[in-house]
Amino acid sequence: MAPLLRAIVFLCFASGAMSACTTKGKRRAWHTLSNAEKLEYINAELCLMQKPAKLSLPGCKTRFDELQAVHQLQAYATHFVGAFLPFHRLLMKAHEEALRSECGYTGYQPYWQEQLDAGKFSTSAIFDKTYGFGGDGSGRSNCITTGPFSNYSNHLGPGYQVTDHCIDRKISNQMSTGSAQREVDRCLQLDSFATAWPCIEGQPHTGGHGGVGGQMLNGVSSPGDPLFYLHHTWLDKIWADWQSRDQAKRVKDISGTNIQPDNMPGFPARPSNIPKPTGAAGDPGTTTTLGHVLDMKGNSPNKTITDVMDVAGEVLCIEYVDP
Ligand SMILES: *[C@@H]1O[C@H](CO)[C@@H](O)[C@H](O)[C@H]1NC(C)=O
Ligand SMILES: *[C@@H]1O[C@H](CO)[C@@H](O)[C@H](O)[C@H]1NC(C)=O
Ligand SMILES: [Cu+2]
Repeated sequence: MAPLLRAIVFLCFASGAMSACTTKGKRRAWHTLSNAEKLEYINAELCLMQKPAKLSLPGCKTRFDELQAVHQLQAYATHFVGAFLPFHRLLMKAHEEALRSECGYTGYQPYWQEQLDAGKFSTSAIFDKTYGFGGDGSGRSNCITTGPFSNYSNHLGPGYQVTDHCIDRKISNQMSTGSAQREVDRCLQLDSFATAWPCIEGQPHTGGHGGVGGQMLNGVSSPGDPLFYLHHTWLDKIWADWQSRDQAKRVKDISGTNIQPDNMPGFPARPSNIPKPTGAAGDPGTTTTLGHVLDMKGNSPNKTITDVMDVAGEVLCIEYVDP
């Protein structure tokens, strides 16, 4: 190639790469949103709950179900593995993108600053009936009966089942202590992904799932409660905060098995019709690598772990705003 042409080609590529993420979406804490912003988010979620399914995923009737299905279908390949944080990071993006492009939402995915509510979830403003996600479950089935999502019928779950049922909750203040600042700090001070990821996946991860209870405590069908997205976006912020402490090194730091161990505590057992994985697409062996493929089941394009390591990269293009 002639030198001039080569220079032009180089410049095009370089400027393309630099302009890839210019305006980062601001992901903010739920309690810092105005009431109007909260309602805009809630109404966009209700819109996804009304939009008909389009991807032919098993049991799905709505777009909300199809995002839940990404998690249900792959629960056994995405927990207790190195891809736990990257997979959920891309799922949060797929959800944010669906709200924006299909339901006219103009904001970005908010997160729940759970430290503020640790040990006292039952009093959290997140459960507000008007400007929140409705309250605790009640009755024999622990169905939620207040708030904007009280009429939604989940079509997937509990667990791997495909059945119609209410969104259920069973708030536990005791379990919500797992979301405390001290648990976050314990993980933030660790110096490798190999130690920080299992720390985050243990507590604070379990604090939010157990503190809300019901659907949220089901490791397979938990995205049936829309609070799932605010909880996992908070966990994603914790990972991003950890990465930012040594960004150059930690945007490349990935490790861990890609085969979920059987019988993990608190996690539904692998049904016999789901074969034990022997590896994962994009990984040469049984260790999670940057080339590992994250499968969004058609909700958004598949990406590799490399693509999602930097929240300010081309694929995510977001930033976390501290409360
Ligand atoms: C739920 O359905 C009932 C009966 O149709 C209706 O009165 C109520 O307003 C609905 N609630 C919500 C939050 O949509
Ligand atoms: C996404 O990745 C999975 C796993 O490698 C693959 O089976 C599937 O076909 C991919 N989907 C698309 C749309 O590329
Ligand atoms: Cu999960």
